[in-house]
Amino acid sequence: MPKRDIKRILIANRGEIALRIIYACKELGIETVAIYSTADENSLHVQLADYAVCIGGPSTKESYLNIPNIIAAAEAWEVDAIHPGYGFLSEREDFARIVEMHGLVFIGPTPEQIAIMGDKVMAKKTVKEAGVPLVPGTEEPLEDVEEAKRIAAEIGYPVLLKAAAGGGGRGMRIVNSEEEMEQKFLSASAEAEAAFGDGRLYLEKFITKPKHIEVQVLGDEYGNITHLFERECSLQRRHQKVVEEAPSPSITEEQRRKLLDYAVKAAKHINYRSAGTLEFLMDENGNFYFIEMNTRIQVEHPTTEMITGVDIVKAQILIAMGEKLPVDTKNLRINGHSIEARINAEDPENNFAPSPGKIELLHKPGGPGVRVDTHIYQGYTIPPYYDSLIAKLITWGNDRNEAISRMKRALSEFVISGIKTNIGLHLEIMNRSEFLSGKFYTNSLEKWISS
Ligand code: MV4
Repeated sequence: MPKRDIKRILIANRGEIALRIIYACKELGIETVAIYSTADENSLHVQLADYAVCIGGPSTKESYLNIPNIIAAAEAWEVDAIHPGYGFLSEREDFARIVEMHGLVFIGPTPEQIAIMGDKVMAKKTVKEAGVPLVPGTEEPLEDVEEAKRIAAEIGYPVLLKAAAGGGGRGMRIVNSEEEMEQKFLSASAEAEAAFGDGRLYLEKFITKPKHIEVQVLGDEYGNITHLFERECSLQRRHQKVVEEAPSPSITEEQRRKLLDYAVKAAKHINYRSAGTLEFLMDENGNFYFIEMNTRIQVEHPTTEMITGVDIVKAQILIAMGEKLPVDTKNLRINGHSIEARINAEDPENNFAPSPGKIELLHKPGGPGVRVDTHIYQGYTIPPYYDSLIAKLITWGNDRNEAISRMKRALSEFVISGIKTNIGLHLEIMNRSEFLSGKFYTNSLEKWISS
């Protein structure tokens, strides 16, 4: 018997990740309770869960962010635990705390760990104590424009202003010279205040042409931590990742050892529990710098699952039951290569405008090494209220070339009609020489799109 038996889980999310969590629960023999908004009545997570509760109107504030209604549903349906998925309430310290106050298990890290990593300045301070390198910059929030100018002069322009409460690029500004500082400082701070209710900023040396490489970790409540290797996530548009892969095609075995060691040291330092991801930038000299930690399951977790064989969502649930790390760490190794293409309902020809609507025709690709994580089905109408991710196409190959070949043939086979998608853009990416050679950075995709 586990330390804490979990027989029924409420899934505080929607879309493909709600399905992903239902799959893990079914395989573990755990019952599921879906929550849904009035706009999601016809969603697959409502159909596939054992029970489903409508908790509010279409806007996220009324439904997927509505803590009182979610807790009421959890109590009425007598669940033992809540899985928050990604986005929505997944990184809200207050939500994790409220769940625990109601005697329920929050499937994730502790509220304290969410709070530390949610404050990017505190996160950096904490990780630094563990001996992990940071980008040169401030270690406290900036007091005012004058302090920002003084510190930027010390470390040298260009610098990047970031929001302490940040994430997703909001409240972020590149500052190329002292003349630009005042205006950028004020606009970044105002943007952060509006977005997060917290206008505090910090500053870092701007790394030009960085690679974004992140490390998946898992921790249990007994202080055991393991890494599950790294993912390369450099291809982004407007701070949304578009293609991810595991392992990174652009680091040596020696660099990998160093990177993974940094991540495990940082996670051990805070006794991290559950699944988490440490984000690093790699500069052109191959140096790694910690930038932030995500305290949730991530969209791109399947790539890691494909190369390690570890079911990360099941691991989260078993850890929440009080089990020791459910991973055979002795035999952990990288098996092959995996790539994920995020398929969005958007129009690349029209500045990537959202393209909700009815899926008239759907054919999903299959065959060896192909996984499709999606909640769409033929006849389903994508509502306009939520994010545009409609499917994740994940391929696996014995090596990167095979994963890419499978991605190309799977993209070519994928049929989604009635709405616009970015499938064509993915095919273009898979044929880019820079992608094939691994010579791409966080700014590459936007350059390719605009040219
Ligand atoms: C950086 C950086 C360069 N130098 N930090 C973007 C989102 C957030 N998680 C961290 N991000 C970055 N941090 C330093 N010190 C480059 C990015 C970055 C970026 C910056 C400006 C405009 C577009 C960008 C796209 C990806 C990453």
